[in-house]
Amino acid sequence: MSILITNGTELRNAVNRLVQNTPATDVHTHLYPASFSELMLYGIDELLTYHYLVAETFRHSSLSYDEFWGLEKHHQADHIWSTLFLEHTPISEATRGVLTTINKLGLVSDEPKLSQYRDWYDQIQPQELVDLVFDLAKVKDVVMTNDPFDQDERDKWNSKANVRSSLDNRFHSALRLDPLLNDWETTAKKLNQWGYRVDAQLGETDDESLGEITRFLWEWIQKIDPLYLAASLPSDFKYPNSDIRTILIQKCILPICAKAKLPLSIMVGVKRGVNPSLRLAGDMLASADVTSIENLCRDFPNQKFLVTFLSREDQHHLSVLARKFKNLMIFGCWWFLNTPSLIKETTQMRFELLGTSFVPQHSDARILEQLIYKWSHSRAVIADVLVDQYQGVLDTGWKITHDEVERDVNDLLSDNFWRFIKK
Ligand code: RAT
Ligand code: ZN
Repeated sequence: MSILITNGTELRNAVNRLVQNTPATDVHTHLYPASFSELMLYGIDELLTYHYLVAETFRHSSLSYDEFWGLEKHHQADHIWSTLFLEHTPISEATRGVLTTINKLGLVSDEPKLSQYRDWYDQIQPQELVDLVFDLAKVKDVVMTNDPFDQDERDKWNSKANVRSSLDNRFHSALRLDPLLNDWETTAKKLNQWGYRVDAQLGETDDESLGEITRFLWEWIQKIDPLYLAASLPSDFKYPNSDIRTILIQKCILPICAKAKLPLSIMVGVKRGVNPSLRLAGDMLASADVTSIENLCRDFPNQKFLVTFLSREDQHHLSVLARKFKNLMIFGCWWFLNTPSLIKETTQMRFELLGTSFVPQHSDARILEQLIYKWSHSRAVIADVLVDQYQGVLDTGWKITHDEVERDVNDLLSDNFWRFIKK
């Protein structure tokens, strides 16, 4: 028989223990397994030169963009370390993340020294680090972001070492389609070079080009066996619209998703490169059109959509939309929303509107060890919010058992996702 939770202290202890320890599936990352060699990013220099920290460094630094980008990576890391950690206090989410990571890896010392961290990393093999990090972060598996239009990525998938069936099975693939949907002109040229006969002036009756794009997508689905197809879309994304993106969605992407029985993941609200000098750190956000997702969910009731928005302003609209369409699964507090205060507000609102029927968080980790801090920080907030929700239930006289909390936490941290994407 399952044990009842009888008071607030027991509730807090049970929720904290379960949220901290339940293995999570991370539904969106930019990580790669060790067999992808240099694409797998790890180490203190990568952690420090994470683009979130680059943006923060320039707020203080007197270096020009060119001076900074002209430095070797370890000198960039030195500069970021002195600027954000020594000359200022590392209280931002991204800087605190580095500290949590160092701490949980057991590298804390009275006098923090980059050389000490670098020495530690010199002693550890990539595969060993993957095991250690998954263990510390309590992450059981992650979904990668696999771009079939990126030459480095293509080379990896085309090498024998990375046949899907022999990959580290904790790393699932996702076929990312940003270049197709957001930069058709360049992508059309590439497709032609690779032997797919497509016309840059794509029209909706151009069956040959549409067939060739579909052939390309199908071949990549066969090659990498993705859990879903995915795209991040700009804040001015509209569906339907009289643009090439709408043609591609209607004629290629949704039909191929249906054929392969795969969900489409849509991440909306980016303004890429508002400050190009910042490179990867130069992207911005803006409020976007949730009604476009409403249109897709209604027009394609048999298609599953995994959706997140970047702007805080769109979160309420999106949560209410998820009440209307069971083929919509909302996930994560994406990128600039991945800070404790915004995770708290967003997650609480989602519990209030959707119960436990959503995926509260993904890490978006680019550097392996970020799994440690991103999950530890998020779990702390999710646990706090969950305690408040359960307390509200207990206050009515309704009983809650440990098993029920365990079921809910498993749903939130992994099972909702797996159930949703099931073919
Ligand atoms: O969070 C990030 O690192 C961003 O740069 C993006 O990668 C974003 O998450 C995306 O998937 O486009
Ligand atoms: Zn991402």
